[in-house]
Amino acid sequence: MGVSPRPTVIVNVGPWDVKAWRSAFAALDADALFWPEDGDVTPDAPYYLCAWKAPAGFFQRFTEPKAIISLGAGVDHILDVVPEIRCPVVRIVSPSLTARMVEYVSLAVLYLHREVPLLRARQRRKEWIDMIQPQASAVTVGLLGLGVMGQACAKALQALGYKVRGWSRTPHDDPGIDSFSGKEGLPAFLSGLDVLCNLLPATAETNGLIGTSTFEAMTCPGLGVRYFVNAGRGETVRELELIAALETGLLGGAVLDVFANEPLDAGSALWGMDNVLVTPHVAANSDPVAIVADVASAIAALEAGRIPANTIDRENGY
Ligand code: NDP
Ligand code: OXD
Repeated sequence: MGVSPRPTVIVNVGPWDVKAWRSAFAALDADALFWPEDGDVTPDAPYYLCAWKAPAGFFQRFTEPKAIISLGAGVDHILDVVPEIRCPVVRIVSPSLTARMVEYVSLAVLYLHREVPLLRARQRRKEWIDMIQPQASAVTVGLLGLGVMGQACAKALQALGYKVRGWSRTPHDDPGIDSFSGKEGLPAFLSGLDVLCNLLPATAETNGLIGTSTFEAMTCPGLGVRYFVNAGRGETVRELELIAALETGLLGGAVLDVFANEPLDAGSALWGMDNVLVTPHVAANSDPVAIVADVASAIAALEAGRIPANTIDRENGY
C-alpha cells in the first residue's frame, strides 16, 4: 500500500501575524503554503484553504478547495466573500477560544455592573464616596446566542451569582438557564434583563437585529440601568441606534469588541464615550498553536472521508 501524499494547505491570515501562524502551521502534517507571501502558489494537487479575513483575491485565486477552514469561530468572513462556494466550510471550536470568551464576558459584565467607569472618574477627581452596589444575585444577564460560547459564558456568570437567560434559534433545555427561542421568544427574553450580551453569529437572520427597540424592551429591575456587551458580531447591531442609546441614557454603558466595520472608524463617536469600553476584536482571539491543532483534526477527518464536527450548516449560515 502506498503512502498517501501530504495534503496541501494554502493559508491567508488577513491582518494577523504571518510569522506566528507560519511557525504554528509547521507542526501540521501537511504542506502549508502562505499566499501571497510564498509567491506564485500553483497547487497541482487537491488543496485546503485556511483563512481569517482573507481578501477576496485569495478565494478568486484558489477556486476549488476540498474545504475551507476558518481560523476562528465565525465564518461570516468567508461566506460574505464566496457565498456560492460549494465545498464544506469548517469553523473552529476550541477550548482555547471558549475560555478566552468566558474571561471577556465575565470581565465585561462585572465592569458594567460594578460601575468601573464611574469609579475611575471618581478616582481621577480624588473623590472618596461610599456606595453600595447590588449583588450579582439581583442582576439578570441575557445571552443572545446559546451556542458553544453562550453556554460556557452562562455557566461562568451563574457561578458568579448572576441570574442568566439565553436566546437561541432553536429551543434549548440547558439546566439552570431560562431559555427562549425564535423571534416570538425575544420579547419575553428581553423583558427583565439588566445586561444584554450578544454572542450571535452574523447571518442573514441576525444582521441588524439589535437596536433601539431591543434596549427599550429591557426593564432592568436589578440595576435600574441597562447595559450592553457585544462580543458576537458588529453587523447584528444597528450601530447608529446603539450610539443614540448610549448618548440619551437608554443604555447606561457598553463593552464593545466587534463592529460593523473593523477597525472601528476613527470618526466613530464610540471611541470618545466615557460609558463605553472599546476593544479591538480580541475577546477570544485565535492562538495559532491551539487553533492549528484543531485545523489538523479537521483535515484528518476530511482526508478520512468524514465530515468534520463544526462543519457549518449552509442553510443557517453558521
Ligand atoms: P455557535 O454556532 O455555537 O452558536 C451560535 C448561537 O447563535 C446558537 O445558540 C444559535 O442558535 C444562535 N443563533 C444563530 N442564529 C440565530 C437566530 N437567527 N436567532 C436566534 N439565535 C440564533 O457559535 P459560537 O458560540 O461558537 O460563536 C458565536 C459567535 O461568537 C461566532 O459566530 C462569532 O461571531 C462570535 N465570536 C467572536 C469572537 C470575538 O473575539 N469577539 C471570538 C469567537 C466567536 P441554536 O443554538 O438554536 O443553533
Ligand atoms: C472568531 C472571532 O470568530 O475571533 O473566532 O471573532
